[in-house]
Amino acid sequence: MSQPIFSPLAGVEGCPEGGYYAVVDLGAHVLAWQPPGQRPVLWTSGRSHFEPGLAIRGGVPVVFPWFGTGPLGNLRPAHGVARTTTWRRGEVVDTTTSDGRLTVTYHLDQTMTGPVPHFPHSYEAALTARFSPESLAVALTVTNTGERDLPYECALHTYLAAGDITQVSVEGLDGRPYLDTVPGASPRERVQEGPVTFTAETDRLYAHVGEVTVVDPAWGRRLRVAKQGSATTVVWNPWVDKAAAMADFGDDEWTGMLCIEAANLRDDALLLAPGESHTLSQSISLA
Ligand code: TA6
Repeated sequence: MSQPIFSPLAGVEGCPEGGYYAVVDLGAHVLAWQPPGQRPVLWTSGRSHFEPGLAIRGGVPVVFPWFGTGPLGNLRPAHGVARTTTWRRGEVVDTTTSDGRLTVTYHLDQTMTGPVPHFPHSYEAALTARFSPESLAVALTVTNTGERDLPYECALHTYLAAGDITQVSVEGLDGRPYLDTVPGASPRERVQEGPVTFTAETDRLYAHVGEVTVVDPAWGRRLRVAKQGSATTVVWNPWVDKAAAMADFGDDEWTGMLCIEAANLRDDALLLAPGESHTLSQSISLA
């Protein structure tokens, strides 16, 4: 048996004929979805860490309980503690050898992350990854198990593989307002005109609840990215300079990836009453 790609981390992999699936316990982090006979759909950096406590660069990082450095810009680590904590693996249903399907569920609660400054709340989080030849579906359900309201941000920070980002376009955001968060962008608040194309560092928070299609002419493929329970779609490509500035990102890797993230953040952050739950989900398929 060859070493799984995520070694030495623990996780689960599925090997349907001609395909590959992988998820690791660190961060309940989906690493790979390669439908049988297709190119990989998720992207992971060749420079990524695969060590306990360190964020993985690629796949589907689970962003919780804050996005970036939080609404006030004062929270660390970036994108919260969920992705650098080892979750408890729950049910695994592996029928890859019969119908090509694999479902893995993970659990996290506040007792597993150690004390988190600025986030003194009790919660239960469940992450379910459903792999099949037709689609990858990832869902994050958070339940407030405390006695006070639970405020949080979340995202499924999905890294998609692309043939050539300079030829890629993203359909489905036309007319949607967005915040351009690239440093120095002016104005920051804009409205999307037509498909999103990439000619420089792109880091945008779209007010958007629907699906998008990623059109990839270099690889001759279209990816449908649908979501539920999300008010924000984040679109990101670091481009040349930011890629070079990240140690866990190859200098020339920016041409082969983009992030399409289902999120709830800033003005659309969530607030759960005691006992209340919310599910954020994203589904990717070949259109
Ligand atoms: O989702 C886009 C973003 O917030 C970018 O601004 C960039 O920082 C990216 O996430 C990666 O963040 P990370 O903490 O994984 O390096």
